[in-house]
Parts: sequence; structure tokens; C-alpha cells
Amino acid sequence: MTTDLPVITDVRLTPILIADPPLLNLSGVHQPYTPRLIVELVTDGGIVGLGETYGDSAYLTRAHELARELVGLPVSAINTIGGLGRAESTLIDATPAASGLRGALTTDKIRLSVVSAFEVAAFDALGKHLGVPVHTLLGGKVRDRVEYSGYLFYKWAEHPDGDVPADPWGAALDPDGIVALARKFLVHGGFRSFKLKGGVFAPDEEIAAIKALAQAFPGAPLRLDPNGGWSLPTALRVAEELTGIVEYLEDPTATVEDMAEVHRRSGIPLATNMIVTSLAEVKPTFDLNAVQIVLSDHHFWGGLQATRDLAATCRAYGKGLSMHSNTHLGISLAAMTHVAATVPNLAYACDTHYPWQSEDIITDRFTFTAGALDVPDLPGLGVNLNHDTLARLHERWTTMPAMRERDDTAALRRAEARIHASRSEHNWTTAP
Ligand code: GKR
Ligand code: MG
Repeated sequence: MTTDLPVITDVRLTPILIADPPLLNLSGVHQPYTPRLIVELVTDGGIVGLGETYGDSAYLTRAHELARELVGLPVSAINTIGGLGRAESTLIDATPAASGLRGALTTDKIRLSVVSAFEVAAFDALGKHLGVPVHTLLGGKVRDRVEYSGYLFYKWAEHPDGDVPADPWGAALDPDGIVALARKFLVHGGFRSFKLKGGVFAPDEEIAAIKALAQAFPGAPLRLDPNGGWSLPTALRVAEELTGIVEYLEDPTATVEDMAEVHRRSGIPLATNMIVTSLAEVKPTFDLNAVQIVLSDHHFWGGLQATRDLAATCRAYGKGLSMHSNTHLGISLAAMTHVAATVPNLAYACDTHYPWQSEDIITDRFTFTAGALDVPDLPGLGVNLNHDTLARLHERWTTMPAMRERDDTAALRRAEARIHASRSEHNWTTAP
């Protein structure tokens, strides 16, 4: 029997810079623009599959290396694509900041994040060819809507550095500001649960913000995530204050041992996207019962199939599963929604940064209603590329080399220098 499945003839890799508000976290502040990489797998039949991933130069270099190996493969070679470039992993940087606050950075994490975009693009092309949605190729959806949480950040009203358009969300720098922001998220997408990115202010202020949210939105599931920024005693104190108020604490401390101790002594459920980020980390972490919920992410687990494997592993160990996010656009959101629709044991609303992104390279932006997205049923991912916007954001990438690496710490230093200079000039007394 012969197959006429599309064969990959070309791979277009387009780095772009997307506008990002001044969101604060443990490392610093988001830059005015953040890099992403858009992947187009071109096939002999003219079908183009879409993928999206991290766009910093290490990812871009690896993508160019691995793209060569895709040419000539049928788009159905999903397992081969997932294994491209597999080799012994080496540590690049152990500081979480180096990886966008998702654990240590390794060579394999970079490879997996790259192949995840290739795998998603292959699924998209295969689905378009067969006339079925990606979730069908993954075995079929088990839900028609995927729930997302409103992802709140402390933030400034605007970036202090440069000619960057202001975002519509305003400042959020205290409990009242966080509640006001949550109300805006409610209007924006009807979100029913909220996550607050912590590790920015003193723990007592962040506890107060969560308590203010609990009061303003009675019964809404809440989470607080300081990206491993607290000591063990601090984490225990926060756990004592917030037990029964949050559905889980996310990465309160940086090490597996401290996480295990926080759970053992407080009983509070703990989630992670920092200490379980690869298969090798699963067993030691689960053996110590250091986490109860794993936040999957198809980018750093290596694609949609690997995410389903992780879901099965969590099921086997009796662990909960939800989904992590980092700054992303609509192609990734589509991929997240398709895979989330197929995972039976997804008991928590997924994270997404999407509401923070004012621009997108797909033609029709996703709209959240009642805190959820309808699972797309069109062939492939169900999204189309807006070539004009892609070209414009790529042009920005070519003209702004200083923004090509995400570095929240450097962005904070630049911002502070700018604020300092403006204050001496204008005698300002408030933060931007
Ligand atoms: O976007 O600032 C951010 C987040 O802190 C992100 O980098 C993390 O990877 O959202 C993530 C998390 O849950 O830790
Ligand atoms: Mg997290």
C-alpha cells in the first residue's frame, strides 16, 4: 500500500518580537518586547503546518540545525520528529531566571522546546490534510471547553523605558490593585479562578492580596506562585496563612527537599513547573511527595504526545495535572487547548498569558468566555496565519536586536535606571 501523506519540503522559521506589558516577577520585569519563533512546515501538497515556541537565540540556533532534518519526512512521522537531535543533556544555567522561571536551563530543554513546535506543526499539517482537528489525531477530545485561570501579575502602568505603547490594564501594586485587575480579567474573559504571580513583594503583602481576592471572589479557586523565591520558614508561614484559601501553592521554595517539607508539615497541596520539568525529575520528586500537581507545558516537555505521556505518568502516581504557560500567542494557545481537551485527568484550570498579549499572528484572536475556550473543531489546529502581522513583528525583530533575548533581570535594571533618571529630572515621587 502506498500513502500519499504530505512530505515536508521546506521549513520557514520566523523570529518575531511581541509587545509585552511590564509584568513583575521574582527575576525582574518583562521587557517591552519578547521573542517568539513561528514555524511553518511547508509540504509538497501545498499544506502548511504551524508551530510556535520560545524565540531567544539559543532556540533559534537549535531550530535552524534541526529544521534541516525535517525535510523529506512525511508529516505523519510524529515520533521521529519528537526524537530529532536527542542526545545527552547538559546543564547550561541552573538559575531559574535563565529559563524564564521554569527551572534550570539544559540543552535538552532547548531541543524539546524546538521539537515541540515542529511536532505541533506536523500535527497541524496532518490534520489539515485529513480534514480532522488535532485533538482527533490525539485520540479525541474528552471535553468541548477548556478552562483557563485569570493569570494576575503585579505590574506597572507602563514600561519606563522607551516609546512603548501603554497597555490597557493599568498598574497593580497592592491588594486593591490586584482585586481591580481581577475584576478586569472577569470582564475580559469571565475567568472563574485566579493565579497571582508572587515573589515580587514581601510575603505578607502577597498573602494580603490573596486574602483580598478571596473576599472579593468568594469560592473562586486561587493560587500563588513565587517561583521558588521563599525560604522554608517563609513558605511554611505562607502555607499556614493560606491553607483553605488557595487551591494550591505553586513552587513556594526552590528545592525538592524544601517542597517536600512544606507539604509534610503543612499539608497544603503544592504544584510545580520548576522542579518537575523532565522525565528524569518525576520519580525522585514523586518519591518524596514534594508535589501533588504537575503543571505540564507542551513546549518544554517536547510536544503534545509527550504532554499526554506526562498526564498518564501523573495518573499512575495519583498526581494532579494542570498546565503552565509562558508568554505566548495564538498558535501555542490552540495547541494547549487541543491537548488539554484530550487529557482526562485535567482537574484544574490551565494557565495562560494570552490576555496580556495585545497582538497576535493568527487571523482571528481567541476569545475567552466564562473563563474557558471552545475547543477548535476545524481541521488541524484551526488557526490561520496573518502574514502581514507576521512580517511586521519580524521586522521589529530585525530592527530591535537588544530585545532578542528575554532577560527580566536586565529589564528591571534598565527600568530602575530610567525611573531614577526621570525622577531627578522631574522630581517624580511615584513608581511608573
Ligand atoms: O511570565 O513572568 C512570567 C512567569 O513567571 C513565567 O516566566 C513562568 O514561567 O508563568 C510561569 C510560572 O508559572 O512559573
Ligand atoms: Mg509557576
